[in-house]
Amino acid sequence: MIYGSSGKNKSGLKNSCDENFSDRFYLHRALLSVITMLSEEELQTYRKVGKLLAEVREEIRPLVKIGVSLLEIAEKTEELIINKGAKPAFPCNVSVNEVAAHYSPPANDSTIIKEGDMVKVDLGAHLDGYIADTAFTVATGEKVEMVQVVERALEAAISTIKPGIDVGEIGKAVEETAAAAELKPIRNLTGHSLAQWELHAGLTIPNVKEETGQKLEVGDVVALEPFVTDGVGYVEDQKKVYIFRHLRDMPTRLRMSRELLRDVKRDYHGLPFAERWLAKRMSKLRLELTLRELMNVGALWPYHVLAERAKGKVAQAEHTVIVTEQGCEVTTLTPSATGTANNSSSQN
Ligand SMILES: [Co+2]
Repeated sequence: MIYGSSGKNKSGLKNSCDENFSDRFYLHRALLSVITMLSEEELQTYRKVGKLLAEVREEIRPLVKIGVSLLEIAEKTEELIINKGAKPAFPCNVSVNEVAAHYSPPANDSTIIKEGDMVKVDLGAHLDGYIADTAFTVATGEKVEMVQVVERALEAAISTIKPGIDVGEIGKAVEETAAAAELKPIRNLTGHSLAQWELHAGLTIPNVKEETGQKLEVGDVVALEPFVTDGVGYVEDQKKVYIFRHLRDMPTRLRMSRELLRDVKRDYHGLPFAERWLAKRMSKLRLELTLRELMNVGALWPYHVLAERAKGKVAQAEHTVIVTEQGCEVTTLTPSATGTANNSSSQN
């Protein structure tokens, strides 16, 4: 799950959710030891949720094929996460072809994967607010090499990780890997750091070379997510929104809106939720009106569907890593792969 473009921030490279960049975050950093900002218990929770999510990813992967509906993939993914004792950290995104991210099928979606589609599945789980975030791409036709390139870009990104590096180094690795294959990274989509109940905890990880002045520290938890395309390398907001999150309490005209806002705040703690998750509450029309009202008053943050500007195909890969003294530990590594590693963990 990415933080990219949004109407309010055209560059999309800056953190589009600054309200999350809380004092608490800095206090947290300052109070804990310089060796690690994670307690042993937090570390174990990140490992547990990462392992569980990697299992879900590998169980879902064979389902992503011609003839299967996007809705089935999203629902099955979320169901598996729940069956394993966690909760979705955000709605499962199933984004096809030039759609790069933020498409989570609504309740009545009948889209079926067809020959030639490039399908990105981005899934997240949390335990007690501690998040794992991972994604993969399946190409059902030609352009399979785009998937290999983005996986290589992710490996290259992982291999750069160590304390003290500027996060722009990660972007450089992604950009060079894409360029070597004559593809482009998507400039205005970024990875992000994670914290308890925060999908964007302050650090923004570019997919292109940049001098950011932001450095990694031991204990940082980071979702690395390169995107590559055969288009021009930019995504744009589409009108459609299927994913939201609670931003702030605001007075609303309708009682229905007040109740919905109260419930999503309580149920998702500021993490993203799907329109689909609320579909049983009211009619589709009414739900759309309610969500629109809450969005318009600034109570909900909309995650616009993001599509490549030139309608190029887009491939994505993502892992969650924890920065260690020597490198990093990938929490969402494929279960059969060996556990912790210091930058030798390039398995996908
Ligand atoms: Co993410």
